[in-house]
Amino acid sequence: MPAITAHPYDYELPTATGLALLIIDMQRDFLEPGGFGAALGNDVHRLQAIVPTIKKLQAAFRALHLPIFQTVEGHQPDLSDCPPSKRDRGKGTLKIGDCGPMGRILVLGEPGNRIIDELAPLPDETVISKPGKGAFYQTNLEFLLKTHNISHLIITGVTTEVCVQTTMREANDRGYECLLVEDGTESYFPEFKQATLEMVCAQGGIVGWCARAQAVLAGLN
Ligand code: C5J
Repeated sequence: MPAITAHPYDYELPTATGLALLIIDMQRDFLEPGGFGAALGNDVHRLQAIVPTIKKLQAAFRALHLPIFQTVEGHQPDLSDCPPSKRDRGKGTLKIGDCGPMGRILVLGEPGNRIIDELAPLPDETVISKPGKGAFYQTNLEFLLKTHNISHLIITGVTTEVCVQTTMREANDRGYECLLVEDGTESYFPEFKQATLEMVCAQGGIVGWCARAQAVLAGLN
């Protein structure tokens, strides 16, 4: 059985199909100056460093004709799917729904809500809009994964301890075997990223596996 060298132990790949790449929220709102991430006072440059790594994984999955699912975090223009418990948080200059340099913050269809150009999906690739932190909450992701017979997820994106970790936990609860790519995920806070990497694969892989992109690429070939 082909496998990826990973922590806490090798990640066995499913035969033929069953594997998908999940790219979480690599959107301008989080990665570019003027977006939600910056409005909350974060240095967005840290997140830009993982773009080439995700691009390599994206190219490998495309070459192998394996499915790629991307998510964007965003809300309806009337914010009916954004509860006060989300909108009222943060002490930044801009809140969700306010007008910023890239349009309304974290609102679907606005320029800032677009996936960054470097990782733009192909027309036949799936992009899932999600109103929450977890990619399964109020989305059809589970239905799509079942339709494609996916059992294993290689997970990348931002931010490690928020949407990425939440999604990985949701996926694991639903029976998916998840591997988080260490250099394909990033946080505005390096210590939170490190803690997340450690906690997801602690206790024998309580949520799943972690590996570097190079190991993933080697395992795929
Ligand atoms: C946040 C995310 N941090 N994609 N979203 O609000 O992690």
